[in-house]
Amino acid sequence: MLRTPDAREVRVYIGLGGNLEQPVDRIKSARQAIAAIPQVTEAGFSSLYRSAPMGPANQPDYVNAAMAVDTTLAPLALLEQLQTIETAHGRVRLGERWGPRTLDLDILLYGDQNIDSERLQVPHPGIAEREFVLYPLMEIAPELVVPGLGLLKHLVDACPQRGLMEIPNE
Ligand code: A4P
Ligand code: MG
Repeated sequence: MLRTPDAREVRVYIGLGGNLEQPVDRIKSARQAIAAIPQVTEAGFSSLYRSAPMGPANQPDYVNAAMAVDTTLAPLALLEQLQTIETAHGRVRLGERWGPRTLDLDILLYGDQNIDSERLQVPHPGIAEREFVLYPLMEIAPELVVPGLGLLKHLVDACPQRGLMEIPNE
């Protein structure tokens, strides 16, 4: 079905991750939930990837993916919607930095904006060192320029893959 683009829409990239309780299913379900937000239209979704945990090593491997959406929601309003989806998917904040989680939704990029407030930093900090963010993003936005960091393809070239593996589609 053709839709009329809204001139106020901004292209946003979201990182999805999780490593507890059927992460593949949770990520697929989170994708549906994000696409179902009334002011959001899905514009792309990467393969799912298996990745070694960054942070404490005594936790399961992660499943990660990247999603492109167009939205008229302001950054904080979008963050609130994503946090509601995290909670609905059983996310409990255990307090351990980089510890295990059922579902983590990060706003990677919001248009070409740089945001540095208490509740939101965009581009998401650490993007350039995270193979589980860069490689899925590259799949859906190979020409992307990351505000403040330059061409995505250069960031990918400089970031080791560290065992990141595409999960075959069943
Ligand atoms: N916040 C600030 N900026 C953003 C943003 N751009 N997007 C704030 C989303 N949230 C943002 O997040 C804490 C607060 O960050 C939020 O309330 C929001 O106001 P959180 O999800 O409660 O905490 P967290 O995710 O545990 O902390 P943090 O530091 O954001 O962790 P990361 O960076 O999300 O990393 N290893 C692999 N292989 N794959 C992963 O996906 N993820 C993490 C978490 C660790 N290791 C991983 C992975
Ligand atoms: Mg997070």
